[in-house]
Amino acid sequence: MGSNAELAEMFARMADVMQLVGENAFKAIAFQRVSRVLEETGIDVVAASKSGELPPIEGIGESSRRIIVEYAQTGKSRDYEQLIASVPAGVLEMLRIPGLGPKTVALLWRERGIESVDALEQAIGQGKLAGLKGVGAKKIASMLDGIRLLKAGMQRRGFVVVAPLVEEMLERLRSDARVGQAEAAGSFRRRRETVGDVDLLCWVHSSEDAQAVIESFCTQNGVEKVNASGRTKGSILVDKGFQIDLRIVPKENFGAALLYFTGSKEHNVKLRGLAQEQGMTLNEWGLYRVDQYNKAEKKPGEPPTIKPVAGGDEKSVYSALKLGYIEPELREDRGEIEAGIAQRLPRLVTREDIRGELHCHTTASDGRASIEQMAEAAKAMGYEYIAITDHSVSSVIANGLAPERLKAHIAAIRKAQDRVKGIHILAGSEVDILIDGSLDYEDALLAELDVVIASPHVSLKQDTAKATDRLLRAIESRYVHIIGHPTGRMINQREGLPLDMPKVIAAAAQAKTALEINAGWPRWDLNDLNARAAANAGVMISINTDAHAIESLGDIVMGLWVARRAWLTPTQIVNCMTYKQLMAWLKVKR
Ligand code: DGT
Ligand code: CA
Ligand code: CA
Ligand code: ZN
Repeated sequence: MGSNAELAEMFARMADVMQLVGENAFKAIAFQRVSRVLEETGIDVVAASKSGELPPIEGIGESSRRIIVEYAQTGKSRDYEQLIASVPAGVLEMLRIPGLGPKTVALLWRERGIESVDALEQAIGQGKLAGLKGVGAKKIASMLDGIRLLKAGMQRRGFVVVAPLVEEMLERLRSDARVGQAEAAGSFRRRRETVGDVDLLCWVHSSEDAQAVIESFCTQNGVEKVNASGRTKGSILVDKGFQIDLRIVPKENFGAALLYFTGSKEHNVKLRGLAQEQGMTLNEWGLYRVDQYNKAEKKPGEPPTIKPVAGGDEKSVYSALKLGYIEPELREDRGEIEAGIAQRLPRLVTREDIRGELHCHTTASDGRASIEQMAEAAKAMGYEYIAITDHSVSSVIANGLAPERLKAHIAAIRKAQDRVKGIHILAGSEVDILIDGSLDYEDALLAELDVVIASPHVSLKQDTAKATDRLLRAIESRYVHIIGHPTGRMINQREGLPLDMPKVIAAAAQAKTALEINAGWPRWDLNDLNARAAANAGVMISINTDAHAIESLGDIVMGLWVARRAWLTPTQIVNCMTYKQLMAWLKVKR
């Protein structure tokens, strides 16, 4: 029952509620710390609690331990339930508005009697927040942004938010002996950053088993509601109203069905048009010759009784249409079918093309591993190089390095290189782009670094003109190689800088400054469309994990999804260069 992540969430929520009701501030802070510790510890506290072997963990006191053990054993915590029950549900919901803290929620609740997100939206609309202490026009505007994000997020969930759920369901299906193959289709398979619902697909060895597989799907743990449960289709709600559909199709039709349900709808429509031009018809069952299809017997919910031209696997469908295989990430009707017809599909970047990491943090700032540990981990991934890029002085909460510390850090990186063989360790920095576009270190210091990433971290609510000028200044610095997470957006949480992207891209192309695809969730910044526009304009893209721990170096796969959705090929990516090429590229601007 449960996981570290669930427990962490529970403690964070308890801390919020305590602050909200103005109870025991120390305990609220303690619970916040417990939440962080739970997120970060390598110990599976639930499993350990169950077997009665939960070791003492720094930062987790006796009362928190009791809550953890109770939760691990019963799936519940009475403390939690009591606390939650002391506040109206709508007020708790208000805590989920991005950017709105417990103090403000308490104020709105106490002073204005606002008890739900909708009520807050109305109150703002009617000007009822006027005169509330500490709640000025700016704060109100940011509340509205937050409400909009919350509402959008409730409809479309972040990819990484639903991924564990989807993986778990796929694993469950795959370990079912009756199931031959199970895959996720839809926007999830296309790696969109948010998904509206999840579409699963499988085939079963014996058609008699289909209904039972659907039944088992609809009765698994965590199902809140069954929308449909038929012979070949099940549809359920899980995790507070999130929809998952499962369809079962015959093995012979699996490829065509996977293609159909992967979408996008726009891709499918164009593909069907292409089929028609070639005297064929394409549907979820297969690709058929029109003359045969028209004569065939068709029953709803069943494949037509003729042999398809193709349909068992996706590749055969594409190739029968004289197209190369179109990767799921490309299927958005953004020119991929035209490129397929012209035999000009991009050779999309893969994990094997990535030769190094150019953005990561160590214990010198806010990372959790040493220089050596990060380098060893990168080496174990088969990388040729890693750049250590800790935060600069203005990032106070991230323990950014003052100039003297940076100098010592550079020396420490050189020393680490003496000890770690088989990978090149570059000395770098993630320099803050300050509000006016100036950089956080003097040029002379930047010149001592092998790699400079410049990133905006704070003041992300500038207007377009200011924000764009700010980035342009950093782009034009001859010491800056890469702009890190250019917009600063967080998916479903904050919009980031409202940049004039064409202008930013043109400047980056001109100055030969690379732009980053930050692979870390919820950044994915640049997004797919902007990264594609940049690469088309000749801007080099760097896919960086921004890892703050060894495990996060693996986030590179997420960056690759974004890059593939951006049509990127290895030649457009900085960290697909060999070490030698990279060193030459780093010198181009200086
Ligand atoms: P989502 O769920 O909003 O994130 O996006 P999708 O792409 O997963 O859309 P969804 O779940 O409505 O449908 C899954 C796929 O099924 C979709 O990508 C293509 C296919 N599909 C659904 N409805 C239609 C339709 O009316 N026409 C065509 N051609 N395909 C459809
Ligand atoms: Ca979907
Ligand atoms: Ca769907
Ligand atoms: Zn960073």
